[in-house]
Amino acid sequence: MEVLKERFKTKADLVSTEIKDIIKEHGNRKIGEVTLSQIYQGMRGITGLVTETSLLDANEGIRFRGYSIPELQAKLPKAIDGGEPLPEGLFYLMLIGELPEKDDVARVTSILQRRSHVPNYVFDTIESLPVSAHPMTQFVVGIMALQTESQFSKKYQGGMNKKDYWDATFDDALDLLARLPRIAAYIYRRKYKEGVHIQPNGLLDWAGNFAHMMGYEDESFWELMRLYMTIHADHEGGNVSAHATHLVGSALSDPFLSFAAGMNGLAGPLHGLANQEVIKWIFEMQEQLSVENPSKEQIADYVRKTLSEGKVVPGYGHAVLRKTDPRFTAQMEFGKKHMPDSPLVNIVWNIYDVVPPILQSLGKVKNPWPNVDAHSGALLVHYGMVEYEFYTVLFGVSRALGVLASLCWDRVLSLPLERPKSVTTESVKLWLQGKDEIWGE
Ligand code: CMX
Repeated sequence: MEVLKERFKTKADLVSTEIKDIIKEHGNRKIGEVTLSQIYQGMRGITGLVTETSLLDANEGIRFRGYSIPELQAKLPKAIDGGEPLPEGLFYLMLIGELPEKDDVARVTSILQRRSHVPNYVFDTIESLPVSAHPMTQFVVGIMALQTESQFSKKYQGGMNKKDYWDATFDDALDLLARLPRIAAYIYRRKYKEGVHIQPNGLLDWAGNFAHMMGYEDESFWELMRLYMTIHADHEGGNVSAHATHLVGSALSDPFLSFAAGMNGLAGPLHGLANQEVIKWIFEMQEQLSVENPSKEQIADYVRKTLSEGKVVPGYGHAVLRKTDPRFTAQMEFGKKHMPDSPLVNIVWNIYDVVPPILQSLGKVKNPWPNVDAHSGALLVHYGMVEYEFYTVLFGVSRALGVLASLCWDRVLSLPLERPKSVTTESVKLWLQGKDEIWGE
């Protein structure tokens, strides 16, 4: 058995025993209560899931296995001294629960390189779509074409023992992770670079190779990709892409089917698609105002106009966070280090000064601060990646690290089919009148 897989199983056996003991001793303890408004309002604040890979604090932001983003930047192995962490290291951390050594990260990189071959029919399937298809549509179609490779699916059809689900899930997760950059880069080159494709470089790390296959050879862009792939990877279990992947996986749909479901969720403008919406919104502002560098007053007017048209300000607000997203801050730091004079990056910083008080003044927005999507596009544009419709695919490739590590945990812990109870408004009314016996106190 591969060292990585063996370590995962050893760790998982320990955790599995701990969970059994916790449930046996404390299974009846109440973790909170659910109000009627929560049922009607997107289940905000209801604790109902276990996700081992990361935990989100409303004020501090995300921690991956206990480590904040600055801690990851300090402690994870890097491609260059003083540079950004290698995302393979974060994958190891999320999967095994311990910080990796340089060798551990090199092992993950090598596994991903070995498994990265994408069969030609996947590209043919993508080619059957019009070039105009949104990159996220092409991405999901590519993932679905690759599903024919699923070990889990084949083994299940052959009559797999429950005890082996985790093993086939693990293999599928790594295969998928290894191949996503190639599929994503293929879509980028197909749509924006006249179909002139670039072969992988087997000597590069996962994110560096991804950048190379998209056609970016600048070492500082590779560093951006390493940071980007690290900070977008996971945001605990309740966000749409993670939850959709977990939910679909709970039906024993294989990792390809499950991840494709997650990516369909990421493609929504209130979730991952917000990263394209931010840059689109800024470009439209420049166009409508006919100015390259709008003043803060002009930005404020444009924000008010956006709100008056019944639209959201993309990149601002969050369902859980109540402070500036540390993923935004990490990108701001990257901008200060690598491109402090970029006009677009400076617009993003001016927007950061202008938007929060305006959103606060509405009195209803729970979090007026920027999220991860407010900054990412401006950094990409600096390196020439102006094709903003592609941005959510980058988010998706990164998100695979977290949700696939989680899926491995779901199967190794034998988490069951997810099936919460729903109600109708008619039944709510009956319950309020004390007439419904089926649910309630
Ligand atoms: N601009 C304008 N209005 C906003 C807003 C924003 N950025 N953020 C929240 N609001 C509004 C909501 O639309 C809601 O209005 P209504 O009561 O009229 O429906 C009200 O404020 C209360 O919403 P909330 O409780 O603060 O926020 P939610 O948990 O319902 O929604 C989110 C969270 C992210 C969908 C929302 O803040 C939003 O739409 N933001 C803009 C889109 C965005 O950046 N999404 C990316 C999130 C990060 C990611 O997943 O990638």
